Parts: sequence; C-alpha cells; structure tokens
Amino acid sequence: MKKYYFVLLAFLFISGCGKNQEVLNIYNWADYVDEQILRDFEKEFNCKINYDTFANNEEMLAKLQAGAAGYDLVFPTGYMVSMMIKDGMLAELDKSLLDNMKNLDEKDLDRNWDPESKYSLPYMYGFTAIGYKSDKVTDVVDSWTILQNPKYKSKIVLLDDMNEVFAIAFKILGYSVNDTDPKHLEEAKNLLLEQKKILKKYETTMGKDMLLSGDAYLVHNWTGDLFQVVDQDSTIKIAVPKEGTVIFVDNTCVPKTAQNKVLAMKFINYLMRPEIAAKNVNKVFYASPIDAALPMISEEIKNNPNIYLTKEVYDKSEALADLGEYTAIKEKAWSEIKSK
Ligand code: N2P
Repeated sequence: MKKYYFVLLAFLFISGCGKNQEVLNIYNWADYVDEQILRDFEKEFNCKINYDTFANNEEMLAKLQAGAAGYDLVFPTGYMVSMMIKDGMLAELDKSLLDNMKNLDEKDLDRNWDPESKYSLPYMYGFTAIGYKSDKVTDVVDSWTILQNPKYKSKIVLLDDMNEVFAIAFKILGYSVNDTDPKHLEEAKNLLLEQKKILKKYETTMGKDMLLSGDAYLVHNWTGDLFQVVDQDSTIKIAVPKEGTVIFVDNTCVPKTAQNKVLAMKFINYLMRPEIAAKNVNKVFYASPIDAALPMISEEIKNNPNIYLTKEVYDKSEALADLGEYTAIKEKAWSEIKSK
C-alpha cells in the first residue's frame, strides 16, 4: 500500500512541477552549445528545453520537410537559410523581442542569404580544417591532398556532409567550392570515388572522438569540434590547407511551424547577451559575432587563428552558396558516392 502511495505522490509532484511550464524545442548541430546555458535559461524563464541534434544541414532540412513540426528554433548555415526562405519554411523574427541585436555588428547583418536579416541572425562561425595525430602522420599536413595519401588507408575520416566533401575535391581540382559545371562535378565525383578506397568512414559527430581513440589519424571536420579534443591529447594538431577552405556562419531561425515563437525569440535574445555568448565560445571553440563578448573570452581562444579567422585564411576561403536547382544534381552524385 505504502508503495502505491509513494508512486501517486511522485506523480503529483512531477505533474505539478510541469504545470504552466512552457516548452522550447531546439534543433541544433551536435556539440554546439554549453549545456549550462540551456539549464540557466530554463531557470530564468521557467521553461523546459528539449534539445535535439543534427549532423548536417541537409538532414535538418529533410526532417523539417518530412513534417517534423515541433521545432521552435533551428540553426542552419547561411546557404541553407537561403534555401529555407525560398521554400517558405521560416517565420519572420520579431525584432521587438530582440533588443540584444544591438550587440551585433552591422557587418554580421543583412548577409546575402537573408539580405534584410528578416529570418535569421548569426549564431556562431568557423571553418573546416584537418585534425591529425602528429605522432602518426609523418608527412606535412598543409594540403587537402593528404586525404588522398594511401599511406593512411582506413585512418581517414571525412565529414558526412555533401557540400563539405565536394569542397575538398573542388579545392584539389582548383575550382570554387560552389562550382556548378556538370563536367567538374563528374571529375570531383571520380576523385572522391577514388578517395573512398582509402577512407575509413564519412562521419561528422564522432570524427573527433575517432582521432582521440586513434581509430583515425586524419579527420576532416570543423575546427571548434577538433579543438574540443586537442585539450585531451597534445599530439592532435589542426591544419588549414593552403588551397583554402569552407567558412561558415550558422544562424538562429524559427520555423513557420514553431509552436512557441515568443519563447524562441527570448532564447535568441539570450544567446546574444555578451556574457552568454562568451560562455558558449569558451566551451565549444567557435567564434561569436557578439564583439562585446570578446573581453570575456579566454586569451588562448581569441588569439587562436584556428578559431578566430586570420585575414589570410579568410581571403582564400569561400562560404557555401545556395546552388538552387543544381543542388539536386549534386545530391545525385553524392548518393552515387555514398552507395559505392
Ligand atoms: C558544431 C558543428 C559546427 C557547425 N558541432 C558547422 N556548420
């Protein structure tokens, strides 16, 4: 009898706590926020956050297109913001709830993917590079071509990300990462098919852990994620290939189907508080567009050229672009590669 009494009490307690509590459903990249920020927001705004993650833009898009209607906040990269706007998937942001926008510099607003910053605000930015075990890789790592070296067969991991993987091939071939010439795509596809013979795996989230465990020696990934393991193993180094790389800005956006748009705005606004932005950078090692956060970011991070881009890398790198109808052609080539 006592037992039932306890169960009933526990039930009443749990349901009582949840009463009137709003829920915010977030869909973000894996390893891309300081969890403490989520807990602090829940406390301050008396709400509950459900946090779901994705490994690439296309996965997030497919899930939303398939009718996943529960998300209040998503974090697409610039080119994906453009695709989602065209698809009519994003709600306009309510700027009256975003007073911390004052912390953003003009250069970070009105970008080509959303010319009036109606649907998106920048969250964090970074770029792609190669993480490697310096005790195992005996060659100089300064070019994407190291990923074609048969000496490292089965020790190479590339991002499970169509555009990022094609970007490697395009850079090696001397084309733009946004190339849309079908002949070049064929060349890139063949290069990647050849590369696949020495590839261990296309993997995004676990790539860095494979570096740490020694399952991989060369890992193509975003630098913040790579930094998350550098601390744990000093033989892990990061190299930015001399051909240039892919730079990205990920953004906060609210899907039209969001159930709790006001709470989503409050969260976006919260992320733009300088102390919160700094906390995030110190944890996940990506750069923040909130300049007022800089004094609170560790010296080691803000002076690190693999986190805060140098002009030299920036000038030879490109952001991915919305390729419009050509995306479908690229996707076909990508699924041929994946299925081989
Ligand atoms: C975070 C991934 C960075 C996002 N783990 C790349 N756009």
